[in-house]
Amino acid sequence: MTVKIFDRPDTQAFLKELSGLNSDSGSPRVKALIHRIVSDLFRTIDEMNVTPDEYWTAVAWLNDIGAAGQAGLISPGLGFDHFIDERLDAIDDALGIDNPTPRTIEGPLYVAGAPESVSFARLDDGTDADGHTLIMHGTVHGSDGKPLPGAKVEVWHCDTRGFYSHFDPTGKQAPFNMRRSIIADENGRYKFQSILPSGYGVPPGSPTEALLSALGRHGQRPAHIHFFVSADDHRKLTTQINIEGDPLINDDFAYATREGLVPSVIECTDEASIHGNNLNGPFAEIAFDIHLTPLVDGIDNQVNEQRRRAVA
Ligand code: MBD
Ligand code: FE
Repeated sequence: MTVKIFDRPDTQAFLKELSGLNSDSGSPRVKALIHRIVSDLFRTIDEMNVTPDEYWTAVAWLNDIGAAGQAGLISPGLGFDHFIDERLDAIDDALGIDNPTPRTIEGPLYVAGAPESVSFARLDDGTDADGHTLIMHGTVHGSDGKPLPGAKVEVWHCDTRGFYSHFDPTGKQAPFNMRRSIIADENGRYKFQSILPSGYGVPPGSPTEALLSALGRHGQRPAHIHFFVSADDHRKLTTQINIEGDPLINDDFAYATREGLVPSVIECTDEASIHGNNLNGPFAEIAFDIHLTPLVDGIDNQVNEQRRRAVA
């Protein structure tokens, strides 16, 4: 039996009532958003004949997602994070702002408060025995193209098992392992030593994995390194680089890969480079310059408070 009740006047009146549109108090913005979203979901239930069992399965899944702390994980999996980036790009296009270093999604695994140092940092603590040494460096440029001394480069990545410190299910990593803030030197340069990360996979058996499986999708990301880059008088840049050669670069469940964010990885085996970096064996080297963009009417028009909320 197929019925359609969405367009009935009593249904439409009900949507206004449950969204608080008959009330003088509350937030007009929240009311408008809830009215639109619940209307869209009512319409979906009506048009697709969603059964009570399907509906309550979805409610139970939402509880599971929240209990697992994975709302921020299924969000990029369903493309919301990338869609928001595409909107920010479109706003910049409309304003005539070029982003020489593309933005891409933050993801859910940043932790504020990493140790800070000037010009150089070692990110890993040396305990990941499978790690291949990485040296990465570059110059942070301002919107005028000149180097930006004092720019802050926050960097974080996972280990060779794909686990991030603070989110390591084995509890093995020390706090802030593979997380640092580097202040660019007087020439705007940053440099760090770490290890090449592996790709990331959503937790096995998780509600995130369950939904992706129902979509016939995997929950894997190519190896990547995250950055926030900030400086006075510039907008904060959120981005990532992918490790060149990873087979999943164009098959990222979180849709973060972008042209311009896959720098070359050079394997260095010559003694001069090895000694020049105080290492004792071959290492991988990535050179990656970063360009920040100007404030808009004196403000960062695209910053969000996700990090501050995450710390609170
Ligand atoms: C990650 O490491 C990540 O960067 C994103 C976007 C989602 C899940 C795990
Ligand atoms: Fe990540």
